[in-house]
Amino acid sequence: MSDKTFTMIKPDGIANGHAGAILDKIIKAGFKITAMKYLQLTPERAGQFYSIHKERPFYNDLIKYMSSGPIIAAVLEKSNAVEDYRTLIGATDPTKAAPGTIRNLFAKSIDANAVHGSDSDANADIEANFFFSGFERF
Ligand code: IDP
Ligand code: MG
Repeated sequence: MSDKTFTMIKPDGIANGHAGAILDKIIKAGFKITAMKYLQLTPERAGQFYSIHKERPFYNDLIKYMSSGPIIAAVLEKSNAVEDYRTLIGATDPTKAAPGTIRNLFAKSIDANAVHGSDSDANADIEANFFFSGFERF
């Protein structure tokens, strides 16, 4: 069990004005932000990030969407971080996300679903290293 996870506030979360509220929920849930940046992914970088989904039918739309506007990327620290953060964000499809979860409160659809959260300790490491150098982590 690791103490780290990786998140993005996706383009819809930023565009709809929810960045502050989402960060507030993250901090109030006990996560410490150990790295954070505001950036826009190129389609190439978004494609690399989501390469595990290459064979899925929604891959091209996902790449287009994730590179359509700025995002906030962050590394979060807490005991049981990966699992606790998946609980805080709720199901991929916001219509199935539990009441009070970030996706339930702030997401509009299964593709524009407000936030990303790592699905395993191994992927949390890979994803954090994809965005941040050692000099950008605290
Ligand atoms: P997750 O973000 O809850 O881990 P994944 O299955 O890893 O969900 O999918 C990655 C992202 O791809 C989702 O967050 C969502 O933006 C998008 N996605 C997943 N399933 C679908 C779908 O059926 N249609 C369109 N987009 C999807
Ligand atoms: Mg996933």
